[in-house]
Order: sequence, then C-alpha cells, then structure tokens
Amino acid sequence: MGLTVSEKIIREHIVEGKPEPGERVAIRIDQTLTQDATGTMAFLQLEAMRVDKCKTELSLSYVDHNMVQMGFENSDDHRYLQSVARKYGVKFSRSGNGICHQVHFERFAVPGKTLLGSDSHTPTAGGMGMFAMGAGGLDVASAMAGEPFWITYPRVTGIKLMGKLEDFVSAKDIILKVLSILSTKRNVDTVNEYFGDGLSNLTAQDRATITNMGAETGATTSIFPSDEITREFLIAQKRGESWKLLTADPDCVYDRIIEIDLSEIEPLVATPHSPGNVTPVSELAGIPVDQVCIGSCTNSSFRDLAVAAEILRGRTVALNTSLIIGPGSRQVLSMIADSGHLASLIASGARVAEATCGFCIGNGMAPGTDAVSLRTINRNFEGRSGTASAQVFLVNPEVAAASAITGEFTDPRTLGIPYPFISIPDTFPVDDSMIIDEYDPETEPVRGPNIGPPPINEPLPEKLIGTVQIKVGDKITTDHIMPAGKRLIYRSNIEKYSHFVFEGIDPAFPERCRKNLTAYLYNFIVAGYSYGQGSSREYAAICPMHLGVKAVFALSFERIHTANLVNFGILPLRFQSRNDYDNLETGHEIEVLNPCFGLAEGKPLSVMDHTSGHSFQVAHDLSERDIEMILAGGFLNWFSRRA
Ligand code: MIC
Ligand code: SF4
Repeated sequence: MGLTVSEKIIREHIVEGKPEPGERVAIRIDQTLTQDATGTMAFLQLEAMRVDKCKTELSLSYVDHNMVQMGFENSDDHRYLQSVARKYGVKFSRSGNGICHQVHFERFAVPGKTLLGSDSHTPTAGGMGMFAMGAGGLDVASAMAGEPFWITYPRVTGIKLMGKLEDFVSAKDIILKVLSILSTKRNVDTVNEYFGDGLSNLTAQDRATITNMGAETGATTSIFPSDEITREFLIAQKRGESWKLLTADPDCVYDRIIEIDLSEIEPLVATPHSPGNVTPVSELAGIPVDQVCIGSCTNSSFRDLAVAAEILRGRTVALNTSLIIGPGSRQVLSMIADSGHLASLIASGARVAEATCGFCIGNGMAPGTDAVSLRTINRNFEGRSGTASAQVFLVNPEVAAASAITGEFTDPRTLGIPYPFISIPDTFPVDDSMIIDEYDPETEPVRGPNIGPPPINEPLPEKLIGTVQIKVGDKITTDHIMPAGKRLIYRSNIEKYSHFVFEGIDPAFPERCRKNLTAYLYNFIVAGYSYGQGSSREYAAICPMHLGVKAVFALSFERIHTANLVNFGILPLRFQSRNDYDNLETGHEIEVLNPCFGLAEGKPLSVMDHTSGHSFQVAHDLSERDIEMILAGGFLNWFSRRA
C-alpha cells in the first residue's frame, strides 16, 4: 500500500514505536524554532538539562513577539536569548528580521525534514512539504538536547483541491473553507494533507497561509507535497539545493477525503470569537469597520501586501477607519519598498508597523470599545486584540483593503476595479545579515532581574485532595488561561505571571488557589470539550502548576496543551460521561483516590466528590512515559533522574 507525504516523513524519522494510527511514536527532530515569548523559558529549561551543545541539524531563536519594550523586561529577555544562543550554537534572528514562521519559510524550511517549534503556527513550513509541529517550550528544549519528540501516529485527512480560485478570493479563503468543514474541534492526532490539481494554482506562500492557519483545526500539522512550485520558490530564495521531490503515492490511503472546488469559494470571514465561525463576506456587507490590520504570519508575504497596496493605490482610507500594515519579514518589507507598493500604502494613509507579531498578539493597536476590527490574522479569540469588547473578524488581504477604503465590510468584487495582477519575482532579495551564527560554550548567558529559574514541580502526592477552583465550558483557549498582550512582559517571571491565570474569565481564581494551598489543599480545573485550544504557550500549564493545580478534568483536551500539562506534572483527566461534568461544580471538594497506584496500574482513576457525595471515574490517554513523568512531577525531574 502506498504512503501519504506525512507517513513518508514520519517513517523516515521514527526512532521508536509502531507506525500505525493511534500508536505513540518517537520521531527525530531535524530543526527547531523558538520565539522570544516562549523561548526564554525554553532556553532556561535547556540550561537545566545540562547539555553542552544544541544537537539538532539546525535551531533558530527568533525575536518577534515581545517587541513593545515599554520597560526593561523584553529587552533583557532578548539579550538573554542572544547570549544563550551563542552558548549552545543556535542561530539567532535579531529583532526587526521578521516573524519566525515567515522568516523560517523563506530561509530555512526544507522539504522532507521535521521541524518542532515553540509556537503553534510552526506548521507554516508544511507549505513546502516539511513535517512541522508546534509544541511547548520544554518539548522544543528537549529536542535541542537531542531527544526525539513523541506524537500519536496520525490519521491523515486528505484535502483534495480542484480548479482555480476566482478573482479577489485567495489562500485565506481556502483555509477558512477548510475550517468551516473541519471546525476547531475533534481533529486531535490528525494531519491535514493537501493534494489535487488545484495545487498547481497555488504558490508556495499561498500554501504556507493554508498550513499556518491549519493550526486552528487542532490537527498535529498540515502539509503540502514538495513539487515544481516548491522548487521555484526555493530557487528564488537561492536555496535550490534544499529542494527534493516529495509527493504522496498514487495508491496511498487517506483516513477521510474532503473535496473542495476552488472556483466555488467566495470571500469568507471568520466572525467573533472563533476561527471556526465561517460565513461569506457578502452577508456582512455594509457593517461599519473601525480598524483594519493586514499582516501576521498568516498573510504578510510580498503578494499579500502588494495586492492590498494595489487595491488601495490612489485611494484614501475611510474617515473613521484605521489601517495598519505589518510586513512578515525584513525581506518582505524591502520588497514592497523596492517595488513601490510601500509608497502606495503610505499614500493611502496606512500606518506601517515593524515586521513583528504586533497587533496579532495584542501588542499595541488595540481597537476601541466595541470596535469592529478586520484582520488577516489567524485567531479572533475574545480579548486577544487587547480590547475585551472588540469584535475581531478574520479575512483575506483583498477584503481587508477593500473594507479599509469604504469603511464598511466590503466584498472586494463589488468595488468595480480589476483584480490586480501581482507578479512574483524570480529571485527574492536575500540578506541573512540579521541572523547571528556563533557558538561559544564558555558564554555566560546574560540574565536580567525579571528572569527567574525554570519552575519545578513536586512528585505527584499520594493523597490528592482539594477544591474545584473553576468550571469552564467548551473551547477554552490558552489565551483564556494565560493572557498575552500587556501581560507578556511576565513570561520569564512565573510568580508574577501566575497572578493573571484566567484573568478574563475569573480574576479571583489565582487568589483562591493560593488560599487553598495555605490550607494544604490542592486545586483542580473543570472544563468542557477541546480544553487548551490555540497557542502552544506552556504557561497555561506552568502558572496553574505554580498555583497548586494538580489535575484538569475535561470532556476532551487539545494535543499541545495535554503535552504541556504532562510536562509540568498536571494530570489531564477525561470525564467518561457528560453527567459527571454537569455534576461537578466550582467549590466542590474532591479527592482523586490512590492516584499514584492507579496510574501505575494504567487504570481509570476514581474520584470522590465530598461535596455532592457523587463518585465517578475518569479516563486518561497517558503513555507509560507520560505516567512516569507525572509521577516524578514533570519532565525536568524525570529527565534529571534518568540522567
Ligand atoms: C499565538 O499566536 O497565539 C502565539 C503568541 O504565537 C503563541 C505563542 C505564545 O503564546 O507565545 C502560539 O501560537 O503558540
Ligand atoms: Fe505571531 Fe500572530 Fe503568528 Fe502567533 S499567530 S506567531 S502572534 S503573528
């Protein structure tokens, strides 16, 4: 039987386990990437692992998230990251060089290789046939230390694209269409793999937009084959030698096939507050728009900004609308400058931001109260923009530009202008001078006062008794658990950051947890389906751990967050019936009976609810290795014991 692209890469990298869907397998990681908001913790953890050198073929440390620098904290983190990169022989992409995923795609991604990144949009590199996954910082640190990465051998969803997109419809609409079919739930341990004749009409960057935002489905990754179009892109980046042909075998078997006729897609929009709420733009036409943001790792390539510039050429941004442009990389910025597109954006009244995540992570450009903000980014979780009451809609660059002109939701096909033709150059201006490549094991990392030691948990206690401190519903994202935006400065300071756990839902949560700990009681979280969607930020596990949370009870969990919980010694436990979820309320005092013994036996665990008198069982999907880790109190304890 033939193999899919995903299976080919996994099988080539497998070091342990059976290559069968549902089985746990360990794979070799060729490349890693980290970014500054998750990287400081990842490198502190790498230091704690006491290795002498980074063991991957290539590891990159990017500075792109925490760029606001209102105090010393972010700059200190960047200085630490630069020095620690030199200590371990990791390449360092300086601030200003661009967003990690865009720069990695341009300069380092390689078809057929594996990439692990401490950012959930690492699958961007899947646009050129790389098996690229997001993970918590600790997993990326352990890959840098030479450890393989454990995944569940995935089921592969084949997404067949046929035909060609109409004018003013672009790659963003394809992934929105996919999200409207797959939704943001129940895709854990699957891979979205693209095939079909429609691929010949999609550039490498179009494909990267699709694999980038595929993260919102919750799949392990998304991937395209590596073909002639990939080769042309790599040649244009002066990296032709990195190319190899990589396609699925004609007789490969997908777990499920979704067929999409590209010519039938119209401009789409994801409405608040989930990337999965997809509807045609035409249905919202006329709604006033206060802000338009074009950029982020999803839609900030040369084509995306050039098409927006051409739609805006000779026109002015509407009176009550603010337009912000965020180029994806220094390469993109220099290209739009050289081609004159930047001048037309500036002339239209756009505010041009630096090549960073910026507004996408709520770092500046927060919309006004109740404002409508149209963004080309990948996530519209409530409050992520920095304004709790803002309504954020996700659209393609064409819709964004058209709406910036009219000041209201506009289907760009109604503007009455021809679709601008953007020719992609045969060669891109390559300049890697902002990437530092040094190795000196004697380097002493520079630590500012905000940088604390990596937090360590205690082994799992024999007696697990405590209080349910919060009960939440379905699709709770890691943005809900650990807010970013103005709280980002505390990423290196767990004691401070942990004051903001569940800030937007229940700001008193941390205080209740702390109080309970003084009474020698532990804390628990109760959740519905798809707990831990979105960002890979391991702080959504670390900070609850710091507050004495020992278990999360949920109807289901997302992949990256489950791994993060295990890495920090928190039990991810699954309700076996909806009834049990319904019966368990905030404030209930509960006891997990014989947790250590039960886990070691590999059985479901029994829980006694002392408040209601109800008892129930919870299941888990933990491997033997996960159980060892939880019993030890997390990865770092487990790793040092093993060493
Ligand atoms: C995001 O898009 O949510 C982030 C910010 O890039 C995160 C990483 C983080 O929280 O630092 C992600 O996607 O993993
Ligand atoms: Fe940065 Fe936004 Fe991309 Fe996350 S999704 S890496 S915050 S640009």
